[in-house]
Amino acid sequence: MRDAQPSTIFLSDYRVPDFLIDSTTLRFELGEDSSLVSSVLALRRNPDAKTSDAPLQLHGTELELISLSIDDRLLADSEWSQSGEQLTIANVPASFSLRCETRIRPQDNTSLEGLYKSSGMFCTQCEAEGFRKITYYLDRPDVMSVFSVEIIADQSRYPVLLSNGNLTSKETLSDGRHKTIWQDPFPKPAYLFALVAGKLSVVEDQFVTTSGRRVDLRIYVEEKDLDKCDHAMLSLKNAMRWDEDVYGREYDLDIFNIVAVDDFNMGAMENKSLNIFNTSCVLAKPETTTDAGFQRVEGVVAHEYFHNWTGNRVTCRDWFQLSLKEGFTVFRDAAFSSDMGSPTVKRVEDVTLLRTAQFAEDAGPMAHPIRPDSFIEISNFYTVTVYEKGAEVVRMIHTLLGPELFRKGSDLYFERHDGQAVTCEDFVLAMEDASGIDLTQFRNWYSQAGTPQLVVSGSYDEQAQTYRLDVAQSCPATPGQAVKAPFHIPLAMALVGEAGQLPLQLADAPANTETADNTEMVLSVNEQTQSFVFTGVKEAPVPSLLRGFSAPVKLNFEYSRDQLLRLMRNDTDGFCRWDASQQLGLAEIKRAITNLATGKAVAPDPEYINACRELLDDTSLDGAMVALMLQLPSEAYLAEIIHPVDVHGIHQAREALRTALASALSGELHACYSRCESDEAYVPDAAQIARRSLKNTVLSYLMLLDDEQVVALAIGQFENSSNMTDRLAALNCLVNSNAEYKAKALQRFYQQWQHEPLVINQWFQVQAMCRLPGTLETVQGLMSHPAFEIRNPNKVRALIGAFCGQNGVNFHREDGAGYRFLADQVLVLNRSNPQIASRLLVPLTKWRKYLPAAQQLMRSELQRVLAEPELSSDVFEVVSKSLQEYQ
Ligand code: B3K
Ligand code: ZN
Repeated sequence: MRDAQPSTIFLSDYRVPDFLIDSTTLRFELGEDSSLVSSVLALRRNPDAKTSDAPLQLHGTELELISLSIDDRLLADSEWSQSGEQLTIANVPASFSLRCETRIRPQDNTSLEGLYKSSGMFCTQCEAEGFRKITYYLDRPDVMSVFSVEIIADQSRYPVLLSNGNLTSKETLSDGRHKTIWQDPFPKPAYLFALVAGKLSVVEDQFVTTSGRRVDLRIYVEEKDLDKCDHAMLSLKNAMRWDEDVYGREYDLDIFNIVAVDDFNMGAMENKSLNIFNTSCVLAKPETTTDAGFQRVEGVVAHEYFHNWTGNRVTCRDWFQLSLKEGFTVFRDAAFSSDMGSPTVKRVEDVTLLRTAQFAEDAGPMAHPIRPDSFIEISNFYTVTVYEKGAEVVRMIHTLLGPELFRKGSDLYFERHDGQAVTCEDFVLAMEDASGIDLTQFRNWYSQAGTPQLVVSGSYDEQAQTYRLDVAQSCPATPGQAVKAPFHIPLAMALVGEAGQLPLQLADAPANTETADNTEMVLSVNEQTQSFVFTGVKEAPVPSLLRGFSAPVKLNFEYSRDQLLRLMRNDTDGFCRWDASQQLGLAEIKRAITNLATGKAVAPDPEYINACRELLDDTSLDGAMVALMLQLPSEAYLAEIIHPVDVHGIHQAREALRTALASALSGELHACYSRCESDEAYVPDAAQIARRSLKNTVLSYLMLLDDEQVVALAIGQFENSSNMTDRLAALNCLVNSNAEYKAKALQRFYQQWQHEPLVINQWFQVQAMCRLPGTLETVQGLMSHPAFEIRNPNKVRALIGAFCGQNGVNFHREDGAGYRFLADQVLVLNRSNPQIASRLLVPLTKWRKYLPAAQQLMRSELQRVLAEPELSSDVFEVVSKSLQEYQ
């Protein structure tokens, strides 16, 4: 809890540390009531520091200090002082050994930061600033040290004792306890420290690196989960090989451990050689895990593994540089997942996340550049902007340089900075130096927040056979940044004619324009307004713009319906093809909104229905793409496009359109469903995932027909599927219908899976996301269900998070009860787990974009939260910034 008004930290205030820590020796005595931590730090003054007489200031919070000594001399109380999170020792030599003993209470640590207990085991989470909850330290990423860690604990309760690096000693003590010592030869910041002690079972495998090093791979889980580790292990080995092949990066130690824990604030953590994972991101088997779950495991295992180079070997100088490791690592894991599965589907999924959550963040009160220049609580900046937009920025560098020069750039970056704590600027500089390409203006992506908007128009001159694109860019004001300089935007494009793409010839080819082949080009948009003229254009083309979503921008081009239909049918770029389908869907929804508002029936354009029919009938198409193209733009995406947001109007129009499509295409939908049925053994590969995705998209359309036979189909799928993807999709359809069977389905599902917490989370989530009235009451009732635990972040996310973040119509109930519910839960969690509380609050912070009545209700709940006397800095930052006037 904060003791005073929390203060803002600025990037511009960065100073190198006054001291360095050459080695860190830790000793943990883990107990049932409390644990003792002893540390010996080899400290010396930093030769690069501005002053040579600064006092030693260490970070520490919620610690009971037992003793402090310097070079074996015990310090008197008068020799040190404490204020807030800082311990100050005024007089210290140039180089010395500091010994410190503290007592901590992991059992009472509900913040899940520092050392805590989860399901009977001890585990740690130190990023970003959790190490200071373990002992006094220079808890900042530019202080890197070699660690030696001794762990002592009861042998029967905690047979497995793990830390980073190599196990150098193991000993049974005479008092029923045992002890291990771990040494990590790689210097690392404290945020990468990890410790685990518990009763764990292990799955083992091996990997031989390209240079012949044998690495032992181990996944530690509870015994009951031993049968759910194969997919994570396979993903790990695939990721290790991929990083060698694509980036030339090998693993550097003889052991790589993964531990799964139930109570975890996020997905996983890349601690050096001891990754700690949320069970939801490591455990998977077909009976309990959906396709999306399998893909998440693959993606997160790879992400954490890739951090070994992008994050651990080369780390961040300070937390403002977070995107240096996170943006780059997300870019790497996306490319890996794309190589392992379906590239277009992966791209569409990533773009969807960006266009909903990230664009919303960019347009809201917490908008920040991928390299923020200030923060109150760094935990609030593990955002879609830093991660996903950060990855898009790296992706744009990849697009501008091309794959070979990008690889030269990453090689140079690793060569220059291995073992260092560096900045985003160091990354860009390596890319520039290796490629010779000037990224001066491109750097605006690091310093400016907000989503740039591109307004593009095209004109064809038949006589001159030229086609001209006029491009204007702008970027809305964001908190603290009223005016923006133009961005350097790579605009990938093609011109699509009747029979395919046309050759491209720029009239006045600027030097910085790259041609991938002669029918596709990346235009460098870097001025406020710009024109590009193509010559030798033999017919009036349809421009295919922002191919592959080449930049994280909003694009506006006034396409006609027929132009969009051409792109939807013929574009060779999967993203643009899908996007054309979404733009057509958007136009239909907008028309449906108007129709409903004026008392008219919702009748989709016959040409649009035909295009959907073609998608359903064409068996040569990728099923996953068909599924994505058939799904209308989500309500979350619509809330980014239509202002002010009338949640209920949008929902009704979208559902009415879906129902009209379902009745117009019921024959095709039935035929497609039957074609997608299969009894082959489950494999989470692209082909099977595509088929299930299409089948379940089709089923959700069919359910709108209010037809007993379709309900029977859903019941059959629910009862007979052997995989969780199909079973859960059927359950979801039933829960959102008026089928009598739904109560029974929910009950049977619970009974069957009550001993699988991750499956029960899905059960909570399906109910929390039910679109029908009365869902808030259901959610409130479920909070007293014996399987619900407010201390477990996965359960909070599955029930409260899903209801408030993904169930627009119910969260935005007109009586404001949804808002009140969220504020109540935030106030409860503010005390036990501030990180989860502030994350949960996000849907309320977007209050400015809704209708006036909703705005008022949302704002008053935010004011109620702000009035709470003991707000954590996490919640305080989000709630106070979201109430501030900024535009
Ligand atoms: N680096 C961690 C995130 C830590 C979040 C701390 N609040 C996981 C990841 O991005 O890989
Ligand atoms: Zn990461």
